[in-house]
Amino acid sequence: MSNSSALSAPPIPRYSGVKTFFRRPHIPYTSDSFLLAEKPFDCAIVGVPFDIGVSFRTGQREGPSAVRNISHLSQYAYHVEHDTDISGYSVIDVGDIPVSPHSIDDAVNLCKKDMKTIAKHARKVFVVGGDHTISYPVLSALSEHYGGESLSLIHFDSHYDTMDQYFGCKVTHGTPFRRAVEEKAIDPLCSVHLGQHGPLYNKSVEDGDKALGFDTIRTGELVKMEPEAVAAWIIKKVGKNKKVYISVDIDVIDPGFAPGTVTPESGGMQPRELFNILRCLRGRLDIIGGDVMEVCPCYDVAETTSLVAVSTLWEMMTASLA
Ligand SMILES: [Mn+2]
Repeated sequence: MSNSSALSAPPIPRYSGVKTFFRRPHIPYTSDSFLLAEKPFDCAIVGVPFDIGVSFRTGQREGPSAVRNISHLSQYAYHVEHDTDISGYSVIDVGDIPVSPHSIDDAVNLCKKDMKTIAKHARKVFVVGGDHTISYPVLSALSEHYGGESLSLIHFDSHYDTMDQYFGCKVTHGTPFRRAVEEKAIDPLCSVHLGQHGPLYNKSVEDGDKALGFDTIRTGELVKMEPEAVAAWIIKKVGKNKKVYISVDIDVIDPGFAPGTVTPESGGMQPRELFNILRCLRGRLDIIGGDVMEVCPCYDVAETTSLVAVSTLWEMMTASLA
């Protein structure tokens, strides 16, 4: 077994052992084993336990540990639909970024700094939140890592998350992608929103988003389309020559499947609709990483939200490793 292999059942039962993402080795991103590794890891998964950027309920700081816990349910090695076995890839759990529970600015600054370190030593980077504020420093870090290139964003969410401010605060879970556009970390003309549904504060929220240049397929339209048609629309918009980051707010999924989140909106996608779209993207885009945000275990039921989250992570990761 290499030092980046998953624990396997048998011989080790899936309910036993210390919990890591997909039962992969925990190699802290601050350790010599990570920083001095001879070659980059294929995929680093990091938790960001942060929830002080929210506008309604809190509790996403428990998201990374809940996703680690449920990720022991399955072996997560062979992807049947892709006919791909990723057990030979060096996928590792690099731990959590120890962000401040009291200062959004401190948390965002630390997250950006540490994400740059992680990106130096891993080909793909996946983030488990945490509230959606965190996508902003992650995108900022990855853009800088790639020499200031503006990334393409594929964003699944109930909401646009491109407001300018909330209660006068510019960095919240409702503003990450406006901040990323302002920094040119993402190119809105090569970025898309998918799965938005539910009411808004007012029409200017949507108008402001459109003015930035994003294109959107809201849930009502999306569920009438074949997954391949959605994927083709995404690929046409983001372009095959761009570096692509996928951000999934778990509230894009209907609360019937994913109740454990802080701003649920009834009438969302089903998990399989999301998974089928992600599968269609495999091998067709340069996916450099992604995130799954807003899992809030204290509102979850039978770990269904965490299960959707880890399945989403699995689909994003396997789509990127093609
Ligand atoms: Mn969001």
